[in-house]
Amino acid sequence: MRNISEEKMKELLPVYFIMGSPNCLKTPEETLEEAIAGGITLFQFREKGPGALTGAEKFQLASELQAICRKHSIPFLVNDDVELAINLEADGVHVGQDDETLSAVREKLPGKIVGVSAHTMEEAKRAIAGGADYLGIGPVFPTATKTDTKAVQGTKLIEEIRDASMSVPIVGIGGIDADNASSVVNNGADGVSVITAISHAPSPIKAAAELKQAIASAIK
Ligand code: TZP
Ligand code: MG
Repeated sequence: MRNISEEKMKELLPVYFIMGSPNCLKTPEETLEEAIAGGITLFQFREKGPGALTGAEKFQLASELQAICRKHSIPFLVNDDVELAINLEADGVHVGQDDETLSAVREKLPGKIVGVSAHTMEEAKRAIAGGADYLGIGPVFPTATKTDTKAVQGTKLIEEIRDASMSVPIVGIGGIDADNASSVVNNGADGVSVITAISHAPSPIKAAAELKQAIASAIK
């Protein structure tokens, strides 16, 4: 079963910021504070890539970022690491197709948000049947941030899901910025998830605000 209504989930997805320490130009804490000030609606801690923290250091950073999210009432999700999500009492997790199965995650995190990455209609249907609260679909555009991505797919799958009248909350991911975000939403997504567009921006606050504006105009 889902843990949050589709309507509420969709309200959280418009500007979904994802990051970990390897993605940030400023400190992760500053980057997150700025992103929140700019208007992000949801945050995912994704500590991956060259120089990623592990163990106690990873836990420490996660709990600092979670505290910032709590201060501003922004839900805090954890990428992949279900144990970390449990230990922190995070608001949820995001898992890929190669991570723990959805039913295992659901059992371990009752009452929490569970997002799932999907690349095909079959994966999308399986995730929905398993009670995913939202789907992450991409890469919509080319991205340098994740090196083991599937092929760039534009908004094809998002459109197919909407053409099939499936109402599941969807967020697009991969190479999205304020210039191309509206096309993702116009083609059926409820929001965009971004790493670089905010974390590498000279001003994360401005970048988040521009994304928010682009999405708001597209949703109308
Ligand atoms: N999954 C598919 S693309 C991607 C992930 C985690 C990376 C998105 O990063 P960016 O910098 O917003 O392109
Ligand atoms: Mg994963």
